[in-house]
Parts: sequence; structure tokens; C-alpha cells
Amino acid sequence: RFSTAAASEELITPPVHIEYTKHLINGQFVDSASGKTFPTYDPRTAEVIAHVAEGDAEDIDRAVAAARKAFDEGPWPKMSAYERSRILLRFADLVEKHSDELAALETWNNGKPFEQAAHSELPMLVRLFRYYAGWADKIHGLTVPADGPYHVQTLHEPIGVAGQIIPWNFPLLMFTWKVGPALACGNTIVLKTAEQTPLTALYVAKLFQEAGLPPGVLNIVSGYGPTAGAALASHMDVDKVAFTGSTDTGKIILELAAKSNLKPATLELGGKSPFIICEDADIDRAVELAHFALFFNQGQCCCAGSRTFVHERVYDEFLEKAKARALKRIVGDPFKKGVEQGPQIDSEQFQKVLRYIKSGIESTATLECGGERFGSKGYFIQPTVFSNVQDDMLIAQDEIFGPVQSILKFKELDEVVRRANATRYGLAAGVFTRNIDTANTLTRALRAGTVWVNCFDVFDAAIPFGGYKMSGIGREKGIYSLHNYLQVKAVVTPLKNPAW
Ligand code: TXE
Repeated sequence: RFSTAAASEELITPPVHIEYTKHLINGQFVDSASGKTFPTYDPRTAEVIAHVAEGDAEDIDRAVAAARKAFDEGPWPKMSAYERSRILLRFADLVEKHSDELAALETWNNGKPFEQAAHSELPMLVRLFRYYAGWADKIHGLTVPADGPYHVQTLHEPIGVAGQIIPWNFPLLMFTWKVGPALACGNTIVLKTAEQTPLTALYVAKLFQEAGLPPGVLNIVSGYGPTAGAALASHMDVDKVAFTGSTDTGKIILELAAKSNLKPATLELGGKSPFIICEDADIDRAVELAHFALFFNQGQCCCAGSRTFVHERVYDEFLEKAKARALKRIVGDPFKKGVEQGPQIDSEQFQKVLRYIKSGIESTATLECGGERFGSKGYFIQPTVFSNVQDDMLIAQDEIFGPVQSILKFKELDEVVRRANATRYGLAAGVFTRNIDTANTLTRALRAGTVWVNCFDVFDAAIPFGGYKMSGIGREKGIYSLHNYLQVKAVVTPLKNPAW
């Protein structure tokens, strides 16, 4: 029933080999203190593709010591902002040069379509680093008109050692969202990659070295959350922690940060984003974008438009077209040309998505298409559409993080606002209407960190991103992301001659 036949048989085979599997600490690729390694997989086949050094508290200690030294003794925060900017620019050039290898490694370890990684994500990575390179020498303090004979200024200083913990759905982009602003502001870093996708961050770390990043400024430890991740979040010598992942783990991070040294935490967590299609919307475009909003990246997006609200007058037309579009989705080997959907990341996520599909089937929702695994190997799932979904169903409440579209019907604007906001999350929302008044009402009424109007998943480096409610704390990208990595020092000096 799925058009895998439409996938070209042509395999894209860019040069890719795995060279870096050890932690990067103080400019050296090193084994774990324990000597342990863990396997990393190809989600197309569930086969092991490499064994990677497995870090735990001792490795985190070593990495934090290196980052501490690079911060306290320099050269990074003491280097001129212009020189920092030039290193970031050189790095962006190197990423551009090695884009195909990086995209291939990303696809191999994560399962996302190679064309998506190569033509969309890698260029975004380059754009993000150039954006942050631009910021490095434009971070200004203020002069403050205090009441009294004082000269008052603020210095915007880096916070210190940043601990960063990233997930597996966009391994390179999540690396960039974290590392870009931290380095631009003069911080040093210990970053823990997700256990599912440790490879590409190590590759780009090598490119950072080539670009002239001094040893100890960026340290990368591979390993699991409850060991390496927890050690980083609770480390007394880490000055700030940034995390992207599940809301449950976000709570743990916040607790570890508070219980250790009260380090500030920024969190980018789960979502259950509404995508609202009003009666006056351009239906064909809404169908395509609602499909993209949910199925992009195998449905593994924190901001996925996972509750598709459709006005009752256009519901039947929308549903028929949405189902037809899902049935046309090309699922297959992500290295094949034209493939839109690869496998889910791992067995755990694959099983989780199938459990949610089962709960949808057992509810009074209607399964329009899909509903099963795709093929017999790896972690592929059929694009699945449920109609007649009700707000209290599990599939309408929980983050599924897979290719499962839930379509709900609404009648009134007030009603859809209330229902769209009736969630613990508040990451993003999509609004489809040709009426400016409807758009203005919805953009103001929806409690979400991003509202896309007649578009979805527009992610420029300059656009802030982050969550309301239990979708997180703080904003990434844009000017707002710098606030996470700076602290403000007020400097007050008496004026000898206040008259002047
Ligand atoms: O997430 P975790 P998982 C959601 C999505 C998914 C679910 C579970 O719904 O199905 O989360 O995915 C590290 N101390 N998102 O289990 O556990 C872990 O090693 C410190 C949404 O993969 O949050 C990894 O590096 N760190 C999301 C990172 O946290 C810990 C992206 C994310 O893992 C830790 C991914 C601990 N105790 C999943 N436990 C988004 N917002 O984009 C785990 N980690």
C-alpha cells in the first residue's frame, strides 16, 4: 500500500568512514577511564556500526577540568572577540567542505533521509555557525544613567563552563544550537551526545581543531544519561547546563542543577503542537504542510504538529487528501534518492510508537491508513493517520515522536483555542487561514513559543525557539540564545567631577 516503488533504486554513496569514536578531552581523542565502550547502530538494519568510548563520572571530571582550565587560564574568554569569530567562520567553511561526509554519517547513525541531511540540515548548520560568528564581536554592555555621581557600566561576561546534553533526533543541529552561542559568548564546553548518535559530533569536533579552536574549549564525552549525563548536570565545577530531550529527563536535570551548585539551566523539552486549519485555508497547501509538520524526520521532532485540528466545514475534504498524501509517502532506505521517511531511531522508540498506534486502534478513533511496522528489518513504521481523534485520547495527549498523524474536528475559534491550549506542553503551533483577523486572534491566544502562520518548521538561525509551560525554559537561536550564556556585571565608579 505504500509507494516504496516510487523510491529510486539509486543509492547515494558518499564517502563515509568512522574515524572518531573516543572522547575529545583537552584536544585529545582518548579512551574512557574505565576502558568501557558501547555499541552504536544503523537503524536501517539494527546492526552495530561501531563501538564508542563509554564515559561516566570520571570522564566527565576530566573533561570539566580541561574546560575549567581553558576558561580560567584562557585563551578562549581572553582571546579577542574578533579572533573567536574568525575561528567560528573557519569552522563553518570546513563544515561546508565536508558536508557530504557529515550528512552521510548522520544518516547512517540516525536513519534520516540523506537528502534531508545534506540539503537542509548541513546548510543550516553552516548558516548557524556563521550567524554566531557574527555575534561574537557584537556583544555589548551598557552605560547606565544611575542617580548619583557615579559612572556605571555593565559588562556582559561569559558564564564559564557550560555542560550541554543533547538528543538524537537532530544530532548535528542540536550540537550547533548549543555550541554556537556558548562559544560566541566566550564560554568553554563539555557536551554529552545522545547514546544513540555519538558519531557526528566527534567528527565536527575534529573540524573545530582544524579551524584553530584551542584545546579544552570544546570537550565531548559519549555515554548514557544516568551516568555521564547526570554527572555533568550535577558537577560542582560546571557553571551552566543546557539540555534538550524529554520533559521527564528535563525535570531530573533541573533537580540535579539545583541540588549541586544551583547552576542555571535551559531546557528544550517535549511538545504536542496543534496545527489549526480554518475553514478559509488553502486546503491543498494545508494538507501538504500538515503532513510535513507531522511526518518530517520520521515524526521525531519536538515541535511536530501532532494534533491536526480541522474546521468541520473542510474536514472531509482535508481528511481524504491527508490520507492520500500519507499513502504516497515514500518510505525506505534513507540513502535512496527520493526517500522521504527512514527508520525510527532505535528499538525503544520503535516499540513506543507502535504502542501508541495500538492505543489509537483500541480507542474510538478511526485508523485511516498505516498502523504497522514497515518491512521486516530495522525500525521502519508505516505513515499512520487517525481521524475522529478526541482530546482525551492518549494519542492526542502524549508526545508519540513517530509518524502518526491525529486529526481532530472543531467548529468555533474559541473552542479550538481552548482545546489547543489544553495540554501540558507549549512548544509550537501552526495556523492556517487567509483571514488576518483570525490569524491575529490565534497567534495571540495560543500558548506556545512559536506560532507559524501559513507555514511550519521555519527555522532560521535568527528566529528564537523554545517552550511555554512544560516544553521548557529559555530560548535557543537568535539574540535570545546569547542570554543563556552571558552574565551581567555592573561596574560602578565614583565620578571625581560630577558636573562633567
Ligand atoms: O530522551 P531523554 P529519550 C522525547 C520523545 C522521546 C522521549 C524519550 O518523546 O520519545 O523523549 O527519548 C540524556 N541525566 N524527546 O529517552 O532521556 C540522554 O543520554 C542526564 C524529545 O532519548 O530525554 C540524551 O543525551 N542526562 C526531544 C538526552 O538526555 C540524561 C528529543 C535525551 O534523552 C539522563 C529526544 C539523566 N538522568 C526525545 N537521562 C526533543 N525535545 O527534541 C537521559 N539523559
